[in-house]
Amino acid sequence: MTGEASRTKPSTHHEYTIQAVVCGSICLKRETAWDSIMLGRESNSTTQIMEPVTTSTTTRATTTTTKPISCRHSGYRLFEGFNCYKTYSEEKSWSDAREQCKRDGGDLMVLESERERSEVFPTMYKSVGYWDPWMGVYKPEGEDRWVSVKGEPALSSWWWPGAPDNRAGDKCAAANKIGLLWNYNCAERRSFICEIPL
Ligand SMILES: [Ca+2]
Repeated sequence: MTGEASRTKPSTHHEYTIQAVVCGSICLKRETAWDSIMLGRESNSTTQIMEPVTTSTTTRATTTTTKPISCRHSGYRLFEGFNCYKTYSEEKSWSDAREQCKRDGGDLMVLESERERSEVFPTMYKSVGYWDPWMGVYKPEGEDRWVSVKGEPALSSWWWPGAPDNRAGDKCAAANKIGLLWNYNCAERRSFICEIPL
């Protein structure tokens, strides 16, 4: 504080009693709003009181625009933090199923993480047909290894215990209700789940 003064603000505005002169600003509460009264610097021993500046305490609407993200392809469901997915209950061979997913702009679903298996797959599995759905894991022709449709080696944690059992002719994988894979004949007709990257 600098200096001392005791004065009443002119009644043309609000009734405030100023007990001291403060360089800077002070705030007075009037009903629900805070008025900020700017006090001018003392000049020639005369304290100048500026007009009150009302500071609204009303909560302002946030201007943050949250653009809803949705899947561009019809019938696909977005899982936040993952991708877009669609379950086809219609049964097709593995290669026809994959072709359908590619036409949609994606590929057969690959369960790449425990979170995708536990948070996305159970919902998509609810609308599969009678047979467990084809997934994006297969054994490429002429190769002795299982890979995802992205070309990455299939991890042992993706399989049901004992799978793949490398039965002759079984070169495609379907997932059971807890999202673990088993090998099947690619010509079998099964429902399938497609995944489109965001
Ligand atoms: Ca995936």
